[in-house]
Amino acid sequence: MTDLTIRHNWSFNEVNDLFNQPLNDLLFMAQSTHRQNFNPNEVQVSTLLSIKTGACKEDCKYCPQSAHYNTGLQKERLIEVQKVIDEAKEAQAAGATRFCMGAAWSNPKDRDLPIIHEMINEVKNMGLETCMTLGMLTKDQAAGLKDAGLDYYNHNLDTSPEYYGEIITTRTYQDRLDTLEHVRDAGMKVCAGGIVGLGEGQKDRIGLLMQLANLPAHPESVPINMLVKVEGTPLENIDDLESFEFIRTIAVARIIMPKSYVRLSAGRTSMNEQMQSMCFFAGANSIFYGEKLLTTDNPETNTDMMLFKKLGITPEKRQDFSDEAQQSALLHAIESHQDSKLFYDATQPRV
Ligand code: SAM
Ligand code: DTB
Ligand code: SF4
Repeated sequence: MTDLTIRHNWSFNEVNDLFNQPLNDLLFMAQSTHRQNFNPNEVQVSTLLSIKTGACKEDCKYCPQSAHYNTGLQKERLIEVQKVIDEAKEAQAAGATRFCMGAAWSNPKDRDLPIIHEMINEVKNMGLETCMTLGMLTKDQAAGLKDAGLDYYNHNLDTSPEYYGEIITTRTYQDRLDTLEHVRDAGMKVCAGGIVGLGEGQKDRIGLLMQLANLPAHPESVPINMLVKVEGTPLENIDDLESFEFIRTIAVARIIMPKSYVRLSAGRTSMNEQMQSMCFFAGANSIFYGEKLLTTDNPETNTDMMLFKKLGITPEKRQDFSDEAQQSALLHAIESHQDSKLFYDATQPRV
């Protein structure tokens, strides 16, 4: 029986042993842990929107939005609140239950916060969960976001402390840990994960997972991003990460953070259905849903709905769900794919 104790004292050797056991043993352990904590056939769906795009002063080597690299990206200032409302409505109609707003900032300026608070308020009033990712936060800024009604704050550790300096030089690992502390202390739910495929070693993937699990509280949401290689960034030609290494990363995250939502995050457009389904089997139970991430492509919503159908997965309802209209929109989005010619019926030959 898998040990379900929530632990914050994982050692490198313990996580290394989990990571490197035979794949079938690892997947069995991860799936068993998953079933003890979640409905294995439900996946939480969040939609992302970039509310301020490009011209970021940080030098994150993976990022198309850094001003340090020329990626040909169309920059955009902080968008209007009405645009956020329109996009959130569309996401809700398509079945999303959480709306995540991301800004290409190192940290938000206090003068931008009234508009940010208004965005949170409007999206929350629609019955969607709210999430933001705006860079580093002070204690007061975190408290202000919480007061405005923000449910989740996303801030990633990205990689291990040892590899971090190869990827970002303009802010430290400790800066990131401090922001996570401010978010947690303000009483918001923490969304913190990282990216793999940055040219790091397996020891760095283990180091990242150890850091996340050994935080004072496990993040409620753990996004695992596969690097999206963008032309113009220093990592555009980096070697692909081996698929099984990615699946193992998800499985270990599931085992050592048994009650956290593990998000199969960026990078799904380069994964086939079988790869994604192995990630769900390994314990991933959240995705970004909608045709765009922040600036790069994500699978089409139809494609995702069809994949869910084939796998017998349903989008998770909000736990505190109270809005019948939202629920029926979600069911409608799934049902409409049942009539589609492309809908896979296991009793019929594939078309
Ligand atoms: N600027 C804020 C920050 O960095 O904290 C928020 C937005 S930033 C784009 C959010 C996260 O997206 C990063 O921490 C990184 O993990 C992920 N990300 C950025 N570019 C990516 C890429 N090319 N592939 C995969 N993940 C990426
Ligand atoms: C996270 O961990 N991944 C999302 C979200 N948090 C903000 C962002 C992925 C960005 C991928 C590159 C882009 O679209 O610009
Ligand atoms: Fe800026 Fe965030 Fe991109 Fe880093 S990841 S360059 S902080 S937008």
